[in-house]
Amino acid sequence: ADNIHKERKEMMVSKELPSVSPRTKTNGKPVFTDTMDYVLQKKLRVWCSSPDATWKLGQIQSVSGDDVEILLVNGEVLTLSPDRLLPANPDILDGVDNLIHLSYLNEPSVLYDLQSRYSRDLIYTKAGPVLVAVNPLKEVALYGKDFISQYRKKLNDDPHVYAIADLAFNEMRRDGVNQSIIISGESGAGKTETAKIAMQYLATLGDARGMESEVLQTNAILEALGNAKTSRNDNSSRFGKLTEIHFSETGKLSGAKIQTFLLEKSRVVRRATGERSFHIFYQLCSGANPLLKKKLFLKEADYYNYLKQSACLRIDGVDDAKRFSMLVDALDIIQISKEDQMKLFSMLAAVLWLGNISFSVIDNENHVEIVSNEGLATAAKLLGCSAPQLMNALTTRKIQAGKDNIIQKLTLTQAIDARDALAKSIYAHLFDWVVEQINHSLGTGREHTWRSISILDIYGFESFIKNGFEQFCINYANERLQQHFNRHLFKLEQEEYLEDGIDWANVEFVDNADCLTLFEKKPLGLLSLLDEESTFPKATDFSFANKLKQHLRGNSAFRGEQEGAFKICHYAGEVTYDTTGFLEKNRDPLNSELIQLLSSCKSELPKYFASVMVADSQNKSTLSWHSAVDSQKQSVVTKFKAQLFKLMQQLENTTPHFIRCIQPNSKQRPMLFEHDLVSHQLKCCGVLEVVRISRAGYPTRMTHQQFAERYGCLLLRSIASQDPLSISVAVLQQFNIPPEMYQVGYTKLFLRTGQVAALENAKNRMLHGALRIQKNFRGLCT
Ligand code: AD9
Ligand code: MG
Repeated sequence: ADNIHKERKEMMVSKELPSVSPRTKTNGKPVFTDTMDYVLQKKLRVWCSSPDATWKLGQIQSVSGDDVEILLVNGEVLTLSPDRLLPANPDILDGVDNLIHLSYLNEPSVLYDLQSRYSRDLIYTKAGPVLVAVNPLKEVALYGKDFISQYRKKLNDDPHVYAIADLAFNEMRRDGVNQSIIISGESGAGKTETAKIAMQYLATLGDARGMESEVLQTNAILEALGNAKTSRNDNSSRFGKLTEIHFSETGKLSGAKIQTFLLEKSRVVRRATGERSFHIFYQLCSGANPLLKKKLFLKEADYYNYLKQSACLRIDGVDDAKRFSMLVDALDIIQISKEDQMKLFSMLAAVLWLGNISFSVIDNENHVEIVSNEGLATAAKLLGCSAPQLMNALTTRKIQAGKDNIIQKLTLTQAIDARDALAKSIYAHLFDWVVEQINHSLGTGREHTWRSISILDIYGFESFIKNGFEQFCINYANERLQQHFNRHLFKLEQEEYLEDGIDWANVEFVDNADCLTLFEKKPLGLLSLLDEESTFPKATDFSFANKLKQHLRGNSAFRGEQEGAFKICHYAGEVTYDTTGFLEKNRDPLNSELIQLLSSCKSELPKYFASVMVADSQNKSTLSWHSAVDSQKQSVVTKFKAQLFKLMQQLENTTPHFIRCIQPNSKQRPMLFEHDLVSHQLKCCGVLEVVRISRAGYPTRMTHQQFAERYGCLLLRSIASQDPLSISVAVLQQFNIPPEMYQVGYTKLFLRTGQVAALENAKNRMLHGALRIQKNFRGLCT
């Protein structure tokens, strides 16, 4: 009934107002001139642009020449020229749940629609096939078992993450094709929460006794280890994550698999003031019971240099001790043994104690020895090595000179780097190990796996005052993802029309191909140049910046800046990167002393980490086309790029469903809707273009065969030719479907929104009629 209501609404509006032309001009601007004339003539509602870049709603009072007098909602009267005005939608369309229903598609209309819904806690809105989710930043009553069952039974058709998950599930079962739910948006926009909501739906739907909570508990564990407080988000994901949820042929949950991408491990040792390291450290320090504390020699968080250095130990409203007990519960549910949990906690404590090792300079060549015995002794105990072993690994380096090994003392900077590298490396390997344990536990479902739905939650686009190597990688990943979005929603759509020979004026969209080329081009792209510079021992972050300027000057997406910086024009805005630390972070050197140390440890995990590191560097030698450097491992960006390509390949083999998360304000406060910020995000992720394309386009397409089979039975007269195309055309004519509502392609019929619903209605009416006649007939006979 709601659909009919919607269609009626659409029809009413299109009678009342001239419909917006689906055609757009090559300059990307829709042809609105006729429409504006009409609006002026009829003195309709308009949006007035003001100097502060906001929009005000008003009603035209009079028009004389180029002066339009407008009465604003607040009673104020403005006189403006028509080029400062945009048509506003009639109030019957206030707060529509799909932006394609707007008669006038322009920035203020879309903002107003989203805002008016947001103010009523309707945080979800469709933009054609894409779900837009505006972060409520507070609890909203939209989730839980009752809602899940409403969406499952199709009793609720308000846009929702549940509806997207339901669609993915149904399409998986219907087509036998793997699905993906791709969630994107800026940092703090709500991706991780949205991913959890989708998982909750899918897990509940396919519940196979107990598996449900196991799948959901993975989030608690990975967030503890991989999330941290940043200036943008108190629970910011510092890694990317693809969660594959497996189903059996009968639609039962059969397991799950998690893939993670590039953890921001530098956070363990350094970060901006006011931010925290990974949650798990603070949780462990405040939540461990006395026995565990004793075993790990644990102190309060503020005792550890790695934690106290950024002057932020707590998050408002978060009880770390309570979170720790939730973490332990989650580990229990995932069936990670108490023994393995102990291994995890002791590695975390070892990392913290490593940070308390300090050095003092012993000669005028800046060579060092270790001063803090407590840090050294405790870290060694937890790792399972001797204090002198650890001390040697952190303060000396063996160098081969001919047949002899010479022991060289490290300088202060080298020693600090070695200590931090060890801490980061242990943490990153620990993270991977935990993911492995989770996958092991979830991989063996009780049901046989048939197909899967993958949920992608990757770190959002980041632009801070100071941006480094981490932002460079994160934003590169977002460019790749944006390309995937564009390909599916714009390119593939338009290609399909063209291939089938139908008349179609291209909708322009912001293509980010230039920016991706800037990153990926060989040999003169950002990644290649970074790798090249990273192999020169004498190179510095400054020489890297200069090299970029020298080679990339002509690229439109690149600008050289002063003082070792450069700027990239991303699809989501310009970001200036400071090259400090780029080379070192990209090389991520594996000091062989440290590998040796780990492999000689008595504890199991350090030994295991060492074996992974060795395998990693050997793997490189087989892959490398530069056999000369095969003692070195792959650079961080090369590895990351390969991971991203693999991810894209995986996604290409699925039917995608997109969710765009929007951050309503920069203060992490509920009920506050900042137009500039929202508008910028809508532009970045191409929401308006998606709506334009969906509305201008033909969302329903069926092959002639499918159409004829489905609706041929409705024909009242028999027709001469029985080929599917003739049958289809006869059906369209019989139901008086106006010619502008469909196009006939070489192989398919393309129909505008609402047309199939009309045909389905007619079909239902006819079938019901037929049933009635049959019943009456039977009645007569008996
Ligand atoms: V980042 O790129 O990982 O830094 P996300 O993942 O986009 O970022 P996140 O999901 O962590 O953002 O959301 C940020 C905060 O917004 C959460 O901690 C919640 O407090 C809040 N949020 C997001 N979505 C919802 C929701 N549907 N309901 C209630 C929400 N609160
Ligand atoms: Mg997140």
